[in-house]
Amino acid sequence: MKIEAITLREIHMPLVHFFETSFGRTYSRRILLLTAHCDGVDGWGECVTGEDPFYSSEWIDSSWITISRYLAPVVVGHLIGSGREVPNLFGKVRGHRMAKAALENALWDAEAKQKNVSLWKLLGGTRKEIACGVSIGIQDSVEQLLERIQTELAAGYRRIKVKVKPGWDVNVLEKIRSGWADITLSCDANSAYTLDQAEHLRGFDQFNLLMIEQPLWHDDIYYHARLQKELRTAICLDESIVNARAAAMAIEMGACRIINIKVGRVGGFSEAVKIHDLCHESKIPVWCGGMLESGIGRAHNIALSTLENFRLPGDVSASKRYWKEDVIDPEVEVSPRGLITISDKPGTGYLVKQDLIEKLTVRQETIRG
Ligand code: OSB
Ligand code: MG
Repeated sequence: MKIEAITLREIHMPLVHFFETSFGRTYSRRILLLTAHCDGVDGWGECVTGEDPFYSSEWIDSSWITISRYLAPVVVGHLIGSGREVPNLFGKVRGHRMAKAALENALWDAEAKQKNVSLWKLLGGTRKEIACGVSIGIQDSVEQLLERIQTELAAGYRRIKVKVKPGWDVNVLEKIRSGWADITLSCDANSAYTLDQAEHLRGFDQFNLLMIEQPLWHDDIYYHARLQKELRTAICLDESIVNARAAAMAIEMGACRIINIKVGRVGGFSEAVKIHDLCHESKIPVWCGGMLESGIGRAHNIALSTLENFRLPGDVSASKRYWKEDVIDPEVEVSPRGLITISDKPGTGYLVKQDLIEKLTVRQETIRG
C-alpha cells in the first residue's frame, strides 16, 4: 500500500477519576493520535506517551516532533507491504519507541483493513475473549481505595493491581487482604524503591501477591535479579523491558517471573510479538499493560492480548472507567465475568468516531510526501 500522508492530532480528554502513581497524579490526558492515509484506507494509531517525561523519557511533545520530523518522512510517499517492515525503516532513529509504535501500529491497522482481516488475526492471535484486570491508582485515603476495589470486583474484574510507594504499601496491602483474603492481587511500584529496601519489600511476601511490578529503577535489570532471589513474590518487569533483547536478558538473569508487555513501550506490534514469542518459549507468562489510552490504543491492546501467552489478566479495562465518552464505537465493554469478547470484523473491530475526535482536537498537522 502507498502511504499518502500522515496526520497527527492532539486531543484533550479529562479522566473520569484522577490516576496517581508513585511519580504523580493525572486528571486529564493530552493524547496524540495518528492517522496513516493509505490508498483510500485510514489506519489509526495512538502514541501512548504521557504529558510529562516521568514514566519514560518520551512525552507527547517529543513524540510529536519526532514523528513529524523523522519518522513520518521515512514512510510518506512510499509503498509498504506490511506493518512488519516498519521497524527496519526506523532503524536510524535511536529510542523514541512510543513515537515509532504509534506509526507502526497505524500501518498494521491500515494493512488489516486493506486485507479485510481482523487485526488480531494478522498479529497471530488465537483467543476469542480476553481476561481483564484493573490498575487502581493511589487514592486520598485507604478507605477510598477499598471502596474502589469493591466497585471493580463487583464489576467482575479478575485481578486487582494497586499502585504502591514508600508510605503507601504494607499498610495498604494489609487492609486489602483483611477485607479480601483470596482475590488475585498485585502491586506496581513504578520504580519507587531501591535495593537497600529489600528487607522492607520482603514484607510484601506475606500478602500472597500474584506479582510486584517494577519495584526498582526504570532502566534496571541486574538489581531486579538480585532482588528476585530474596523474594518469594514474583517480580514482573514493565519499564525496563524496552525490547526483546532486554526481555531475553531479564529471563536469563532471573530478574522476573512475569513480563508486562506494552506495545508503545517496546516500539510497536512487531517487537511486542517478538517478546511474546520469546516469553512463550521460556515459559514466562505475559499480560498486556495499559497507559490510560483512548479507545484507539485500547483497541490495539485488545488485539495484542489475543496472543496465546497472554495468560494473565491485562490492564485492559472498560472505556467507561476512564472516559465519559470514548472515541470508538462500540466502546470497550467488559462482561460481568471480567472478559472482553473479540470482534471478527476487519481492522480492530471498533470504528473511530471522527466527529468526536474533531471536537476534541486542539492541534493538527499533516505530513505529505
Ligand atoms: O505502570 O502500568 C503502569 C499508567 C500510566 C503509566 C504507567 C502505568 C499506568 C497504569 C495504567 O498502570 C493502567 C491502565 O491503563 O489502566
Ligand atoms: Mg507498571
